[in-house]
Amino acid sequence: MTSIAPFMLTHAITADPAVEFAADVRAGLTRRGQKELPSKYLYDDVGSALFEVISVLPQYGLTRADERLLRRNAHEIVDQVPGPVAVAELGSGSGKKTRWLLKALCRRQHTSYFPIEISPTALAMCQRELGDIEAMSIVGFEREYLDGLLEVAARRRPGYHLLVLFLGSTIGNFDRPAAAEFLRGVRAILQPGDSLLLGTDLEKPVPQLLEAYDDELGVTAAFNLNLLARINRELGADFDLQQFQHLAVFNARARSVEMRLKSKQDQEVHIPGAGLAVRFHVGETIWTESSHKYGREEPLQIAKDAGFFCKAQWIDQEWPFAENLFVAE
Ligand code: AVJ
Repeated sequence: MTSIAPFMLTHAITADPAVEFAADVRAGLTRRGQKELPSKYLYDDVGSALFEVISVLPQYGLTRADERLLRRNAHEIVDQVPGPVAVAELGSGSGKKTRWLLKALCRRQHTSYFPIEISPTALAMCQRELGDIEAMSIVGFEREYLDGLLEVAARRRPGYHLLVLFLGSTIGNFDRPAAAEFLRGVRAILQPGDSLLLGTDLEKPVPQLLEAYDDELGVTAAFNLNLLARINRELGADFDLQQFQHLAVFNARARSVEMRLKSKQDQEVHIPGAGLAVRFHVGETIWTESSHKYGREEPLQIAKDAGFFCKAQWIDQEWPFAENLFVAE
């Protein structure tokens, strides 16, 4: 057997993603009051590639902080996780930043790694990026997070714990109540003694946050506008991208940075694939994403509320960001 599998074994989804996309676009753009589009749709192939560029922008330190913490502390983190374990990663992306943890773990034990991703492209990248690690097998799940985690848990081998990775502050895309509910959902699938490594971006000065989400090169603007371009591509819509402007807004009450798309004029857009015509007033916005920022101590309470305890925390000094190790009680 060679160490690089020619194909990754993938469990594909059953529901039709195109139908769901159309339904979510319809629901979000016909809402009374604030129009919205779910942020998960930012990550088609174009959006994922643009996010990779964002993650190397000087103004956006989040991904580098996450990677630094995982690289510098991989052995320490793994030492805090009682084994043997199988690893499930929620939203693996390219898998690049997970390499250090997996390598540290594979020195201790043969490791099964289960990336859970709605993007088949990301799953394929993950295989390319991590397929060379010795003593590791990869099985990707093309699923929503909790559906994928349920399947991984159903395959748990006797005597094995699960280590769930939820990195990159993706949790920040949920508002605080939804994040708490999501983590309770994770906890319900786990057993006492299982672990969750959760990445949280920490609060920092507002001007710094706004620059991170509205960079001068316009990469984040392109990332945001791509959502409209995607609706044009996949649902045959006629959004004129010139007529929408990217905005990054700090929401002090929610302690989040919001991305919005502002209509530059009164206009009507047709979206045949969603059976829809939508009017926008000049200045009206579509809310496309929130990135919540956390206090240093906040993960302790977050853990407790969801049925975990926070066993350890690693914080990056250069760009305040925390990796929090939760253990299921
Ligand atoms: C990948 C969800 C962590 O919220 O900071 C980057 C996505 N949005 N720039 C974030 C994002 C705008 C990012 N996450």
